[in-house]
Amino acid sequence: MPDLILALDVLSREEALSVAEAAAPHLDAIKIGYPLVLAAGLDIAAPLSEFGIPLIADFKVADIPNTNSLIAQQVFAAGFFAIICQGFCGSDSVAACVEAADDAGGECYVVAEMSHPGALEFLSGKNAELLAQMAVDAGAHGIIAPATRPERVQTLRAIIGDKKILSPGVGAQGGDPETIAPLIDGMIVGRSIYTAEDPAEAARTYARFRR
Ligand code: NUP
Repeated sequence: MPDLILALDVLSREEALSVAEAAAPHLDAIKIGYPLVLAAGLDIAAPLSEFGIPLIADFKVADIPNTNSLIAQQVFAAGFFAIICQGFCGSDSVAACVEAADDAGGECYVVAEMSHPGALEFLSGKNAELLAQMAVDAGAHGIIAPATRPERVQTLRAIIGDKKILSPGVGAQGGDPETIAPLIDGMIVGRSIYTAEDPAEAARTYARFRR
């Protein structure tokens, strides 16, 4: 059963710290990405680190290897534990993120298949399976796979073995936590926690699916 990962896509430092503090007792990691970093700066990582929960940088890094290295090095220097990159730029671009993660003693996750409907246009099916295999070959710690499509998570699991699957799409995007929990290693939940009237109670509800 999976870890609970809060997707903290709020737009101010104050809200980020308040939601994180409320939910922290029920969380295994906090994932932040462009919404919060563009609003509050990369150094939001410092006060968030004080909750003692690992931080995941969801920048879906997708560039040439040198640029990916520069981005990933900054992410790890800012105190993040893990980075999420795209796989479609190729194995050398992924390897740059994996190397930065390894150098920092951190982790790198590769997006294999996205959770939204539009993912079915390019980022699913055979392409997702190739991306998952490439993530394994590049030494990534795991993949991102959709809680909205449990059958696809099972297919991707067969490819990646005991590498980790972090899975967004529960709650606001329609994914069912009970169905997906046994198939994954990390359940990523955003709006269903941070827009709840009581984020602590919402986090507690999802934490019931933890190991
Ligand atoms: O395929 C993906 N789907 C997805 O929703 C890959 C992601 N990284 N995400 C992220 O997970 C998305 O950007 C957001 O931060 C989180 C899901 O949030 P919510 O739908 O639970 O609010």
